[in-house]
Amino acid sequence: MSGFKAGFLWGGAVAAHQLEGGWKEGGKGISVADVMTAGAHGVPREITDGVLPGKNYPNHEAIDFYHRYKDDLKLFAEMGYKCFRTSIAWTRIFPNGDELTPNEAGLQFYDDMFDECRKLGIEPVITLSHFEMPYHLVTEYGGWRNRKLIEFFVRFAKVVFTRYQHKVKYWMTFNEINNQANFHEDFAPFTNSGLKYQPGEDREPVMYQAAHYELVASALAVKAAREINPSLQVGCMIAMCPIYPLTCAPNDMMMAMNAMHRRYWFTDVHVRGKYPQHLLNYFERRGFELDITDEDRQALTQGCVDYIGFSYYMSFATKATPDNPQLDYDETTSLVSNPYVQKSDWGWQIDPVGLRYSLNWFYDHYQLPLFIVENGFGAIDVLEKDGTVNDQYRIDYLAAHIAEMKKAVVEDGVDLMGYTPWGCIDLVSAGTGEMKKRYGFIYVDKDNEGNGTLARSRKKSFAWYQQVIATNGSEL
Ligand code: P53
Repeated sequence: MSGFKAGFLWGGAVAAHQLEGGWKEGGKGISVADVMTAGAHGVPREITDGVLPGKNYPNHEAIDFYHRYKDDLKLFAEMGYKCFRTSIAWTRIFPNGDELTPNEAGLQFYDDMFDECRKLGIEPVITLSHFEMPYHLVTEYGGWRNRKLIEFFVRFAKVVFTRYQHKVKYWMTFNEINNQANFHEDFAPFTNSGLKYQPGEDREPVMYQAAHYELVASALAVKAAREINPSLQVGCMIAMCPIYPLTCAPNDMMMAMNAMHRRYWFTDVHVRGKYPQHLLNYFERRGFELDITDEDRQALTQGCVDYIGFSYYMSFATKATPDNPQLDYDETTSLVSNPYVQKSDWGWQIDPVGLRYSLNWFYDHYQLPLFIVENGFGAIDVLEKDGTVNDQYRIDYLAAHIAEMKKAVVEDGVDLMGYTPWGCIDLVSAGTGEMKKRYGFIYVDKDNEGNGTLARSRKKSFAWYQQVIATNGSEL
């Protein structure tokens, strides 16, 4: 007995902009991912004003899943996937985002892809907005700082719920909606919300306003899904990096608690349909006057999510400092290194126990079914002459995390729906735009500069994960 329930959704996860390519095919519009260049560890991706000549935009071709999805899905089926998490590129359906009628070629692409999944016995799990909103909504409307985006998003959501209701049961609204808690850097505000800041602008209230409109849009989408087809299940998607106190000093503990408040209040609104009081008090203390109407408040209560999807890669740590008497959390400056865990080559703290802790944290707070929709190890792989990759480090990382996930289910009684490791086929890194930060069970022949045949090959972890699924997690 492994402890995972029958029908446990083993699978893999990706996002449209990171693997599809075909950035202009089938009438697709330009997304925010299409104007981001390749960076590296410590070198941020450049966000350009539109698509400029001579720049390297890795998402334009990505790994060409757009043309190769049939073969890729076959490899997923060979591993035994029960589900496949991807996103619908909003720009394939509404190229600019503000059209009244959808683009049929884009709709047909996903119809065909979902049919292929179902033929192989794979359940699609779909994110509506995964770092790929239409760029036009940034230039014309200022991104999610504009209330009009609620209407555009809800229109998109209704079109795809209606079209795919008999092919897709599991949905999520906004990928890692809480990444933008890190508002001092440019990446998350842009990828989450299409926000570009003016020099000197007070970023924090803009982030809260954008997040509010997204939360209202999410709630309206959940409500619409229920009206269209009550069997649809719609979840939220949270980037979970639990924040530990560096020491047991009481103020370090309070600092960690405040940090968790500031990074995870998004879940409260998604699940409970209202803002936590600590955040309303914070808005008051900081003098943030946000556009939150009674109608919004009502919408939030009517669109509470069915489950919590979350990503887990790492844990964080923080500590109190004398220059911060209110113990306010600022993700750019408040994090410290945890001396008890190792780090990946990209500085991500490796902490399998943190996954068990996170599962318990979510379940204690919200008592909703949980779905681990991302987890994985970005690493540099070496392709051997025989075409294999000996990625034992990836197997070790995933096995350690699955072992902790099992304890959360068997010993702690957490209700877990499934597990979809991130980047199940090598793809473009979101954070750095690199190809060499690889997560896959399947190697893709392409480098950071865009050279390579795009040929696929099975890594050592491929057969390992196949066995994990075949034994429902008994053999790690
Ligand atoms: P990359 C930051 C922290 C945790 C998860 O990330 C994050 C990020 C953003 O980089 O993103 C998620 O590719 C995201 C995926 C992304 C994956 O984690 O930077 O949902 O789109 O690819 C891994 O190594």
